[in-house]
Amino acid sequence: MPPYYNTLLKRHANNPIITPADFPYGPADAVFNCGQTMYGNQTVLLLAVVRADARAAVHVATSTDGVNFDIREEPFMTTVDDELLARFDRWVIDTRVTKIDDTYYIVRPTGGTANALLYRTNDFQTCEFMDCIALAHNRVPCLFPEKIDDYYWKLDRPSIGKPPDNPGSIWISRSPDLIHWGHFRPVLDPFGAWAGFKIGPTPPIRTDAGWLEIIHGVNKNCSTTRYSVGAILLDLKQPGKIIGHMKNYLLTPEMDYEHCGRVPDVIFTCGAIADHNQDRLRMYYGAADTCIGLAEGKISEIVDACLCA
Ligand code: BMA
Repeated sequence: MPPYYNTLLKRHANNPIITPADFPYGPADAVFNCGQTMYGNQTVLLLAVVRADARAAVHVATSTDGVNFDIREEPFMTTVDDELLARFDRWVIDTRVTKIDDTYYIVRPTGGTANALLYRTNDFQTCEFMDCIALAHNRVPCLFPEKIDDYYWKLDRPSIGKPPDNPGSIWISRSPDLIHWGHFRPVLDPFGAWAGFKIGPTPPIRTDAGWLEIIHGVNKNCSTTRYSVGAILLDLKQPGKIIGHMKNYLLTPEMDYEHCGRVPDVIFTCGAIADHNQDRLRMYYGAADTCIGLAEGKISEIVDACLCA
């Protein structure tokens, strides 16, 4: 019986910890890919909820133990309130959360063309739309949690070509004000067996050794695709420079709830939560685009795996 692979992230015994059946406010087709962060002593997940009528919205879920969550009924984020952008915005999912000073910044793609929208909140009760910070096709830029050299930085995920010509690489850019971005540079192309088709970023996590960057990687074979999760390490002062690169994955679909669902063979994460005192990384991931799993590991082991590769 799986799991067969000795990966550095281990699944929680209660997995999947949130399923569509756990959504108390009417039928849900999926409760998946969540932004994630700590707010005081609470774990906050921004759940992407797809309703039976195929509309998606983001709902806040909170927990004090990190395993049992209360889901709020009123959506936290729906389609953007902007006359010109609204017609592109049909699929409200895949939020990435970065705390900078005391403000939580949230980036999410619009559906289809995948422009990136930036919001902010200080309380997870309401969020304020700031601006559209990337043109199509840059699927969900991820903000660094602090300024470097007086600039804000983000990792981008442009689709450079149509398959099979590199449909997704990671780039980096910087900004004086979070709104105007430039100085774009390539960071990493698809690589290896598990991430050879396309890759994508999550918000970087500061460690003493460098920025720990959890990535997703997609493998494509003759009949299907598989989404796994891995890690790289970026230089603290030059964040576009890779200083460690784990060659294997941290987690790959093995369990029934990762193989079977709306999209088979998917482990997809919008981030991870670091507890440096406990040397613990928690990752709440979308499984088969249907439900949420929790996987945990040691930050130090993942950083070492990046540096040793
Ligand atoms: C990506 C995104 C994710 C999704 C994944 C697997 O391109 O659309 O929302 O989880 O594909 O279907």
